[in-house]
Amino acid sequence: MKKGVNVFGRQALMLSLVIAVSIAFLSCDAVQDLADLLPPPSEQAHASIGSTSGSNVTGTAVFEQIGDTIALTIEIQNAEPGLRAVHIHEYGDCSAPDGTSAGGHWNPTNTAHGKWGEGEFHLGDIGNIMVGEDGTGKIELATDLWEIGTGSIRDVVGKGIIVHAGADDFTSQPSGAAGARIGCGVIALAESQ
Ligand SMILES: [Cu+2]
Ligand SMILES: [Zn+2]
Repeated sequence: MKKGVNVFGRQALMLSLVIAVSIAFLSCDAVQDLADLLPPPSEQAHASIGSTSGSNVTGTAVFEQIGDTIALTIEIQNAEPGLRAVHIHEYGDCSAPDGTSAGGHWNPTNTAHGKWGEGEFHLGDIGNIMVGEDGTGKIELATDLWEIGTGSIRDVVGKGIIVHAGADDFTSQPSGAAGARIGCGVIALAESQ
């Protein structure tokens, strides 16, 4: 009788083990399925923004590819409170003290200057950053109009990021009457994750 109970106990233990192992495998499958749904490791590009035209502006721009979408985050510090225009300019060249070496707005599709997402706009027309009383500001944008590291006309790598002293009015041609260039950065390909 005692032996019978032991056998039953062993069977119950074995059954529990089988169930536990099955659940563990199911979980692994679930994790694998989730991984398949996520986009593959992707390209990133960064720009470190330094001050020009005697400003103290610093900042960063991070472009990250997520599937077919490029997500951009720009953060700046030490800027005057208010709206400050930020664009991608055609040259990744910040050698001039006033930032003019970055050229005009990046406009590979030959359109008019404007507001992102409304009618005609340059591929470099990111928009305005609202800088707070603490001198910091942030702008985010996600688009399938840009590429990272492809070498096509839509590739942001090798272009410049320019922060302006004034706001972009989104109508004045060719660059929104945004004033002096107070920050400049070169967009460079980053290590893939
Ligand atoms: Cu600009
Ligand atoms: Zn423009």
